[in-house]
Amino acid sequence: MEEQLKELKKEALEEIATVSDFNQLEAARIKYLGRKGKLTAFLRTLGNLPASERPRLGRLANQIKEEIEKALQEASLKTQKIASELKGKKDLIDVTQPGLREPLGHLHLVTQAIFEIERIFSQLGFYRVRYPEVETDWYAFESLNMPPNHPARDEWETFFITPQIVLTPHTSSGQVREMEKGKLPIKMINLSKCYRRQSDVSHLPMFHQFEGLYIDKKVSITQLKGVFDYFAHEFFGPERKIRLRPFHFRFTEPSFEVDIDCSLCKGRGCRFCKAGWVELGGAGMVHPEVLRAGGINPEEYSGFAFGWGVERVYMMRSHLKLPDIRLIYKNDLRFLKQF
Ligand code: FA5
Repeated sequence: MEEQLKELKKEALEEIATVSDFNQLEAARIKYLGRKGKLTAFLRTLGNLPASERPRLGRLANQIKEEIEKALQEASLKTQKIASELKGKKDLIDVTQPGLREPLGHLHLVTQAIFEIERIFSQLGFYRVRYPEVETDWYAFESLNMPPNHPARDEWETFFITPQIVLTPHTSSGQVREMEKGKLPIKMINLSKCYRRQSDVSHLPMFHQFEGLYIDKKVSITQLKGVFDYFAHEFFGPERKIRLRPFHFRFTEPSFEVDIDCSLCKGRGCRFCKAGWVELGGAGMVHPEVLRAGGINPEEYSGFAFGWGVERVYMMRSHLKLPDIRLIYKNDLRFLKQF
C-alpha cells in the first residue's frame, strides 16, 4: 500500500512538472485531487484498512496531498508567467513592418455610368442638372401636355403621395422646370432618380433616367440624330448604329423610340433583340404646348428632348445578360466587385 502511494506521488509530481498552460494544470489537479481523483480515491479506502495501519498510511497520504498541492501552486505561477510572456511578445510593435492597407472599394456601377454619361454630354455642351425626386402633378404630367385623367398617364405607373404630389416617374418633369429658369438656349442633361410601381426582371421600382433637352432657334431633327450618334459612338463604341422609330409621346411631336443595333447578333436578329435592334429610350421634338407651359414662344424657338434609362444603357454596353435587373441594387458584393 505504501509503495502504491509513493508511486502515485512520483507520477503526480512528474506530470505536474511538465505542465505549461492553465488547461493542463487543471487537468492534473482533477486527475489526482478531484472528486474522482486518484489520491481522493485512496483516502476514501482508508477506513477499510486495519486499525494498526490506518494512522501511518493516513499521515503519509495527507503529506503526499500537501506536496501535490504545493507542486500545483508552483506550476500555476509558472503557467501565469509563460502566459504573460507570450502576451508581451504579441503586444510588441514592430515599427519597421509596412502598414496595413484598408481595403479599397469603388463607385457603384450606376454611379460610374452616371459620371460617364455626364462626361460625354458635357463634351457637346450639355450641363448637368438634378430635379426633385418628389414632384407636383403639374411638372410630371400636366405641363407635359397630359391633362388630369388622360389615359397616356397610365404608362408611368405612378406612386402618388397626394392626388397632386407624386414620386417623380420620369426625368421629363425637369423640362418645364428648366424652361422656367428663363435662360435660353437650354442644353441640359437631367440625370436623376425615377420611381414607378414596377418591379420585375427588367423593371426597377427606383431607377435613373437621363433627360436631354436642347432648345434654341431652329433646332432640327438632324441635330437630334447627330447628338445620339455621338453618344452611341462614345458610350457603346464607334461601330455602333442608332435608328429612330416613329412613336407617340404627348410631350413631343414628332416622337420616336431610339434603337441601337444589337451587339450580341451584330444586327442580324436574336432572342435578345427586336430583329437586330435594342430599344434605348424615347425622344422627339418638344411639343409647342410644352414650350408654352415653360413660357417659351414656339414660333420663335424649337427643341428636342430624349429620356433614357441609365441602368438599361449600362447593361447594353457591358453585354450584361442579367437574369434580373434588380440584382444591380441587391448590394451583393460578389456581383458589385465585378465592375
Ligand atoms: C419616358 O419616361 C419618357 N419621359 C422619355 C422621353 C423623354 C420621351 C423625352 C420623349 C422625350 P419611357 O417610359 O419609355 O419614356 O422610359 C424611358 C426609358 O427609361 C426606358 O426606355 C427604360 O430604359 C427606362 N425605364 C423606364 N421604366 C423603367 C423601370 N421601371 N426600370 C428601369 N428602367 C426603366
